[in-house]
Amino acid sequence: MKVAVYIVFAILLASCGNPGVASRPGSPQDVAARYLAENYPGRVALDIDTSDSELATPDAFRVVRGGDGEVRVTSPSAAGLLYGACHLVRMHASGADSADFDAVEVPAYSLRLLNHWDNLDGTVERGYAGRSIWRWDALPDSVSPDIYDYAMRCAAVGINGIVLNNVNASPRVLSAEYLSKVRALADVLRPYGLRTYLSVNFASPAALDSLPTADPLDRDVRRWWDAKVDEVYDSVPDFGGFLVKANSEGQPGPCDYGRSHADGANMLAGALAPHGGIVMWRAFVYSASDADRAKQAYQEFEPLDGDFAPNVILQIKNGPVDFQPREPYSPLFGAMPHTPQMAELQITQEYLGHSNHLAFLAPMWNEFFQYVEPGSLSGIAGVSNVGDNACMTGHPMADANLYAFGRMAWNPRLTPERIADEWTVLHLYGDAAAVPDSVKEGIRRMMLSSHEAVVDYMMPLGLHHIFAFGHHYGPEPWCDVPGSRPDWMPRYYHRADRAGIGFDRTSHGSNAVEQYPDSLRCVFDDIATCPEKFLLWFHHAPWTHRMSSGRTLWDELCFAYQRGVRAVDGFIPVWDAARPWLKDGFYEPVAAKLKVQAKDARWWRDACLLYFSTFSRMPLPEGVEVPEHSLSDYMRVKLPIDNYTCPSDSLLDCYR
Ligand code: BDP
Repeated sequence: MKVAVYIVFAILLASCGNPGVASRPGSPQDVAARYLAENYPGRVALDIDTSDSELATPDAFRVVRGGDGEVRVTSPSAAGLLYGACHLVRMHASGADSADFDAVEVPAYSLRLLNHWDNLDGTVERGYAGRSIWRWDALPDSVSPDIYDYAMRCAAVGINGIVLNNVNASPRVLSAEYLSKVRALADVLRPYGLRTYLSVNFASPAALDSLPTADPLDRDVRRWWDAKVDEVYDSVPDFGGFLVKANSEGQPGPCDYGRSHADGANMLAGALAPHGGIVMWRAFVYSASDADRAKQAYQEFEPLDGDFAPNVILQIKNGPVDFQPREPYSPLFGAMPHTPQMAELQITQEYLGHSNHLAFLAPMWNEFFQYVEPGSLSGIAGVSNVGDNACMTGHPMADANLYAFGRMAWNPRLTPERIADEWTVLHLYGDAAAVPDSVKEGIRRMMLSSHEAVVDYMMPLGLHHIFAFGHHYGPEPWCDVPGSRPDWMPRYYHRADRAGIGFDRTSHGSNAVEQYPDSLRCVFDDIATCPEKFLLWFHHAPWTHRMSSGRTLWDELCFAYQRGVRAVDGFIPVWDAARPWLKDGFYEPVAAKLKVQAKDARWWRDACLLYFSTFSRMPLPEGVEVPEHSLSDYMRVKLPIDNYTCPSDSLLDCYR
């Protein structure tokens, strides 16, 4: 059956206005029609077509331009029509020739999800853009209008599901009170093609209903979950499933009862299966054992390959430690041929300067996909960077990361260049066609080099996790919190001493390299072939180690830090030159944040180099600026809060 909706821009615009909540559209096809009416000046037919064999998945679409100027979008599903409409608007806005509008697009994944780490009290774990956009307190009676805008932004980049709450999940999210709020949100998100998912706390049966145990093999516990899942589907008939953080960082899980991760996941999978729901079981586990933290997820999960129910997907962070500015890929990817896997990327910048630093993350994710074959994954999840700030992502340029995530979840082979160009044309420039090429090129280069700049001034050459304790904002390679777990301390990771620096994960050290396929294991294991960007991840290298540049490791480290500082200094004139061409609301906040970033970059460089020089006992090479303050000054710096923006020009005045 074909349903056609003809849109005449002028007529619909007149009747469209800005609909209030009551008149919001009811299906993705209605949303598509309205979006086109508001953003595309031509006639478009939206047709459901289930007979097109090239449109292999429900979200796929075809766009064809007819001889009479009318464009026809077809898809097997209403959501696909919405994605097709968004494609059309994107092409039109980017000034593409209408001959290029024609397309057949099939998304790489059917699961393209955002993970909100939103707590029920309105705070957002590792969120730097304000409080939770869901405004839990007001639900279910009142839904914030921001949520409609947000849902449209997600749909426009192809995202198709949202996990509403923090992986450190409160059991209360499954209470009747919260399920009514979840239902209200699901009703709002549905017309935008967004399915609703929840993070659940494994101990919920005990916490919510006082069962004596949450043992996954206990009959009453299983019954509890079966009934609870039925209740969830009564509220949200198209509910997607559960995301679970179990036996990780103090969260309860099946191992508390002597059961395996597979036992726990399969119990939930059994409850969800009759409804078509899935379990996304996170592989982010590590304990304070002697084993190298980078090895633990693999050690725990690889032996379970084949033990999981078919509707369980293992959700694995991109790297083996924890969203560091740069990590090699997690060797669990590809190591479990009988277990569906999905990648978890972090859009919020927990370890990349929060919402103060400009870091365009598409190049980082692109690097991940150089190692992990996109086709080996069943889905992709991104930890959201969204909150209720006026600028939804905290940093106006961080919107580009939300955009990039969605576009890469649709097509992981899109280049960072292409994504940067799309985003700037759609969201940054007022009139893109009028922007001089030199400005466009400057902004493009700034965005594309920004992630590498952050790596350079924070943790170059494979250094990792040398952040300040807790909030992860500034440098604290010396940090030593008495009584704290060693694997939460920077020294565990950098291992600087008189001989050198870096974590020996070679066959002579922790042997984490053995978890990689042979071809890579050999490359990483040998200091002569290990890519220098991963050098100190895999090797404890002597300070005098000769780098490919001919410099010693110490000099190279100093130059990398200096390069990072210079790169950020260079962003400032690029941004100033773009000022006349930017949309309202961009210039001032980003200019102010670039100043903070430039200051923070110096802070990182000076603090780290002063500290590491106490081990290397080598001087700063010529060309590297002399630190402004002493090491003991930097060691006294304590940030009072998360996401701190320094109001003064003097680092020590405001950071102490
Ligand atoms: C770490 C965060 C922590 C999260 C944890 C996770 O610091 O807040 O709860 O990851 O992913 O990166 O579970």
